[in-house]
Order: sequence, then C-alpha cells, then structure tokens
Amino acid sequence: MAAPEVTHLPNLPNDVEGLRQSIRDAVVRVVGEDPRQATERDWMEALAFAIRERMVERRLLTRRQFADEDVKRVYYLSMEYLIGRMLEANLRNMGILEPARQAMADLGVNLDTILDLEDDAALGNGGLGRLAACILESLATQGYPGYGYGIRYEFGMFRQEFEPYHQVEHPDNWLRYGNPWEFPRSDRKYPIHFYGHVVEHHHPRGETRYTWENGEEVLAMAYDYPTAGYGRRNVNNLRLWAAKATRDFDLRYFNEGDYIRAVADKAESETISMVLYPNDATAIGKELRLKQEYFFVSASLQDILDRHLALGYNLDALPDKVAIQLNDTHPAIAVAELMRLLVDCHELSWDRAWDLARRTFAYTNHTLMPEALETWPVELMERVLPRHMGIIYQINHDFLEQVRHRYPGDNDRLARLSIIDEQNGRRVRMAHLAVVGSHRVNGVAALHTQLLQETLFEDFYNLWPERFVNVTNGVTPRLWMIQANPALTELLGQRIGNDWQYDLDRLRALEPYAHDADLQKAFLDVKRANKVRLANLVRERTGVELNPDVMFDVQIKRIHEYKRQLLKLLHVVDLYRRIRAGEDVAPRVVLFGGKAAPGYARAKGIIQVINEVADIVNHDPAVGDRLKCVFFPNYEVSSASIIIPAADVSEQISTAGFEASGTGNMKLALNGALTIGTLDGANIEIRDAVGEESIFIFGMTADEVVEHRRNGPNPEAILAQQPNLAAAVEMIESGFFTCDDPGTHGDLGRYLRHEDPFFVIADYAAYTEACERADTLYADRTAWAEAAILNVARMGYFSIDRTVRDYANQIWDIIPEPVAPSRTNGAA
Ligand code: C3B
Repeated sequence: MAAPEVTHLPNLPNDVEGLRQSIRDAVVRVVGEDPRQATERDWMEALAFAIRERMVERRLLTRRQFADEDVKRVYYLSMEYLIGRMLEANLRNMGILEPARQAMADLGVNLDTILDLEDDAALGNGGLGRLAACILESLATQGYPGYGYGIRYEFGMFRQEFEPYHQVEHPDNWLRYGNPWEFPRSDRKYPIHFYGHVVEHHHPRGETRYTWENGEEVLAMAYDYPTAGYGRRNVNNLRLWAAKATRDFDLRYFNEGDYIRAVADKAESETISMVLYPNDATAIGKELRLKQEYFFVSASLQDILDRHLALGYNLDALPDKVAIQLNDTHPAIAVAELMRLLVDCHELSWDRAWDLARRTFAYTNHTLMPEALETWPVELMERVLPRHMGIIYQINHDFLEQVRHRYPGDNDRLARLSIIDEQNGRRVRMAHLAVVGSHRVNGVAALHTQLLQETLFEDFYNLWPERFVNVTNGVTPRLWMIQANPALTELLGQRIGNDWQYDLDRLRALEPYAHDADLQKAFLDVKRANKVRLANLVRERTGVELNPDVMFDVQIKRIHEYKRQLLKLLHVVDLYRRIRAGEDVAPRVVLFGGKAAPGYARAKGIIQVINEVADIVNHDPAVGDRLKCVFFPNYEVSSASIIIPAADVSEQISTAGFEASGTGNMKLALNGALTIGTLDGANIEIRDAVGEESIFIFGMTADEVVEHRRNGPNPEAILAQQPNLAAAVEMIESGFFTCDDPGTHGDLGRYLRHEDPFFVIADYAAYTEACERADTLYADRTAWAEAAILNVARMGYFSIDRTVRDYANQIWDIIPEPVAPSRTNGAA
C-alpha cells in the first residue's frame, strides 16, 4: 500500500474565489502568459485548465469507486462523436457555470465572449455521431459505468463555404491551437498490424494455432476526454486513438541511407487517424477506411481486455463484466478481432471464445439504405487483415452449419444469410458479421426496427427473433434545452420547477397550463427572442435580414435525396411564383442548413439550386418580407443550438421508410417547433406522443411507398394535373434562377420529371396541404401557442436518458453506480 499522501486526491474548491485562483494561476503556469497581457484566448485556455483539473479529480474518484464496487462496464465503439463545443457543457455539467462566470468577470473577462472562441469538436457526420455524443453524456449523468472509444481525427467534418452558390469544403483543423480537454496517454499504446501473412501451427493433439507474421505495424496512442455527468459527481471517459509510427518503422531505409524516405514513411503510417470520411449513410469502400475501422477496434479491444485482466477478472467473466456496443457496422470487425485476441493471443479454445464474444457484443443498425451497408471485397480483406479473413470464414462455416440443420436443403437461404456475398464478386457483409456475433441487434425507432425485421434482416429475424429489440433514439436535454434555450429553461423553471432536467417526463406538468394566457404570451415572447437571436446570426453570416414576426420554417440535416430538401425548395419556388402573380400567401422564412458529402453530386446540386433560388427571392422587391430563403452555411452543433430554439416549424419530410429515426425532429419539437412530417422514423412516435393536433402529418406511408414503386411511378402524369407544381419545376429548369448557364438546371428538371426516385412529385400536393394547415394554425396565435406548449410538455419520452436506460436494461445489463459524496473528500 502506498502512503496516504501518495494516494490522496487534491479536492479543489468550486467556489468563485477558488476558481478565480485556479484560473489566474493557470494563465501563468499552464498558458505561460502574464495575466496583465493575457488575451481572450489565453483566458479561455486557463479557464479550460481550471475545469479540467476538477474533472480529472472526479474522474479518478469515479474510477476508484467502480473498481471497488466490481461494476459491469459498457464500452461504446463508434467511428464518430459529434461533440460540438466542450467549454460550456463541461462548466454546466460540473455545476460551476455560474461561479466561473463570476470568477471570469472578477478577472475582467466576459465568459460569453470566451465561449464563442471555441471550435466545435466535429468528429462526426450527423445523426449517428451526435447520438454517440448524447449517449456518453447521459451515461455519465445517470451514473452508468460507460466509456466511449473512437478515433482522434486530426481533421474532423469539413467546414462548408459557398462560392458563391455551390459548396466548397475546407479542412477542419480543430487541433491547430492544441486542445485543453485531452489527456495524452503516452503509456497507453497498442501495436496494430496490417498486411503480412498467416502461419499455421499444427499440434498433434489439440487445435491448430495461427500466427500473423510480417506485415506493417502502427501504434495506437490513447487521448482521454473526461465526460462529466450533469448534477452528479460521476465523470466517465472518452478514449480516442491517434496513430503513431513505431520507432523501428524506418530502420530499413535508414540503413540504406534514405533518410527522407524513412521520415515520409512515418508520416504515411500516421495518416490512419488523419481525417474523418465526410460520408453520411454511404459506405466508402476505401482501403484507408477499412484500416481506420480496424485500427480503432483493435486498440479498443486490447485496452478493454487489459483493463479486465488488470482488475483481476478472468476471461470467462468477460460477458459478466463487459458489454460492447457496436455503433453501426463500422466497428463490426471487432467480432473477428476479439476472436483473434482470445484464440491466438490468450489461447482460448475456439468454442469458448465464440461463446464469450457473442455474449459480449451487441449491434445497433442505423440505416436500411443499401448504399450504406458496408461490404468489403474478400480480396482486400485477405490482403489487409489476412488472419481476420480466416476467422470470418470459420465463423461463417460454423454459422451456416447451424442454418443447414435448421433448414435442410434450403440453399437460397444459406446464400442470403452467409457472411460472404458470393454474387457481387465475393464480399464480406459486415452487417451479417455483426448480427451473427452479437446477442442483441437493435434498430433506432419502432418503424425502423420493424422494417429491419421484415426486410434487411428478415432471415436473421426468423432464425433468432429474441435477438431483435427496438431502442428509440433520444436527445440530451442538457445541451438541447438548458444550454441551447436558456430563455425557455428559465420559463419552465418558473412554472414547473427543474425536475425535468433529470427526468424529462416531468415536462408533462406543463400540460394543465397550455391554455393559460400568461404562459402562452411568455412562451411566444421566448420564441420571438430566440428568433431575434437567430436573425442576428443570419445577418452576420449571410447578410440576409429576417423578420422575426413571420413563421420560421426550418429544415436542418445532411443533404440527401431521401431527406427531400427538393420538396421544400419546390414549395419555396411555388410560393415565390404565386407572390409575383399577386396572390396572397402566408409569410415565412425558410431556412436550410446541412452539408453534402463532397462526392455526392446530386446533393451538391441541391445546395447550389437552393442558394440560387434564395438569391433571387431575397432580392426581389416584389417579395419583401413575405418570403425569405436562407441556406445557413456550415451547419454544425454550435449553430444548431441557435437555430433550433428559433424554429416555429420543423421539416421532417423524408420519403417514408428511409429515415431510420431522426433526432433533429426530437430537438426541434422539444424546443416548441411543430413538425411537418411524413410517417417515417421516429416521427410516428412523436405523433403518438404529442397528439394529432400538434403535428402536421402528410404523404405516403412506408407501405404506400413500396406499393407506389411497384406500380411504376409516373411523375409526368402527376405534373400534368398540378399546374402550380408544374410551373415551379418549369421555373427551375428554364434557368430562371441561374445567372450563368441556363442549361445547368435542365438536368434537375429531367430528374424530377422522369426519375424522381424519392417521390417528391408524388407527395407534393399532400405536402403543400400540410404546410397550409400549419399556416392556418400559425395565424391563430393562441391556438398555435397552445399546440406548441403541449408539444413541449409531451416530448419527455425522447430524452436520451430513457434511450440509455433501455440499452442498459434490455441489452447491456448494467446498473447505475452514482459516485458517493463522501468519496469526494467532502467537496461540494
Ligand atoms: C443516422 C440516420 O440516418 C438517422 O435517421 C438516425 O436518427 C441517426 O443515424 C441516429 O440513429 N445515420 C447516420 O447519421 N449515419 C449513418 N451512417 C447511418 C445512419
């Protein structure tokens, strides 16, 4: 045992005086600047260091308690974490936001100015990455022993600019000034192998053993990001891996005297963690991507096994002490890697290892889109990960044996279920590997899980119905209400107290006041103030003036054909034409935000045409305040938290059957926006929760979409019957909105008239009818306020805390372990 003074933790004070002291000291000791000359950025860093020393203290207390209590831990493996800014969130969750504000003021610094200096940590594309960030925050808030693993990308999601109409991508150099939140762990490094070949060792009595030889080696080094729970002392950890060259990478070239080549090779091996692939819901199929996936999975599993053994557990206890969640198929190679570690490195028998692996893993599917389903050519897998290819063959062999016994002679079924797709040039189906290697598979909304069972995983569902569960997504109220919408948070506090911050179902206490005229007025005042805040930001970013007294109609999400930004755009063009023709239309601001994958030409074309239409509409004196159209540039977490509280209407208009869940729909509804939506993803559950009168549902159902496709859609026939829609399409394709080449939009016209793969034309009439219902309600301010208040009151189910409890109870079998106050050495 070490002496008490060695094991003692510092116990830093959290009052204004103590914080001021820490911040002032940090300017000198950490930033290395004279407080007399410190810049705002120096103060920001000093503040971050003062917070992080408090976070790490609680992190260590949390870790000690988890070890003492023998807890089961969950590890969340995700290629993406879309965290956003950390300073304010950490201050809030640590419970020191207000004392820190005062301490900074005492030092002559305005906290809000400082908060605005921070870059977003954008290590994700969209919904999937943001969900991962919400889940980590909730795990800590509810006191669950839960850890994230991912990649420390040097460049996150690209920064989007318009030049002037089309999207241009700029690198997101988010680490350029260093990062005060991370703890580099130079002692936590694991070797990661690629390429080489497998050698078999036959043992006369016993199983054949395999070694993976030669090839290349890269090191994965850990960077830790403490994650604080709100209103609790628990601080969990997000561990991100960075690639580092091994020391002997260069021997060969150094010996040959080729110094430059040797150093260039070092840089090459470090590219693994260099950049996030900016693709949302499309598989990339590049060798570097496979290497990224394996890199972080292998490092994470080695680390998990190390910790498990260091805590004194044996490997047979793995499923009792460890749950591993695969966030989509991106980490699915984990199934083969854990087998390799258990069988080749720890010398377990194959059958024992397989039993442990399957009971440890669970897999979340986030999409049914065929182009998002990852498959790797067998040839590529054999070259990059030869041992894993062998393991996958063995897993597949054992699995298909089982299927053969269950369905003798059904070869079609075998081919459909096989982990290897023999039809398309032999490919490894990662989703199949994930399902076979997991004890639970979940979809992310009720409809999505149902469709998984009926379509993508139908054969698996028939085989193992007990493996399939639904866990509907959620969002964290700490970021998406308390931080994003302080004015509504304040109002809620006055009316119903603050319990909802921990238990979002308590928002229901608002329901009885929905017709209260005072509350309605206060609610509308809050919304208006939030619209003014957004209008200021829009003016700053785009120069466009918005009138906060008209409806703000918002569609913010990745640009994708199935999400149907074109449907909203046709509505804008239709309204514009009618205004020019002297018709009286309800005034609105239409705001789009979102990025297109750089290689997704159709999505980039959609951005361009929206920008072109916006430019004409916003400058036409005949229009004035009746219609404004804005494409908000570089939509990210920090701008989402300004846009969402200002929305009156939330556009959730994907083609039914395509949006797995959506989470923006939840954030907007929670902030009092009314949804115009299809019966898709979680919209259905939102409708069930808020009631028909607080949502504008329209369009084909998922079944009708299938039916419509089967009948052979005919957009031209529909256009012939809808003169307004036909006129809008014509206006676009005729080049009305483009200044340079009028032919540029001819292609878009052809696309809508002849292809229309996501049924924008077929759903248009129903869509505009839903918009008109919204306009009518909006004109009645009392009725609108009531509906919006009820909407807020009934969104409790969509808290990420409920989502995380569902995972904990149905999948992980873990329980909360709140850190006891006594453990904090008496600290508040
Ligand atoms: C998204 C889906 O498109 C959303 O419907 C869903 O709400 C979120 O995941 C979270 O579950 N998704 C994504 O952002 N990236 C993918 N590769 C696949 C799905």
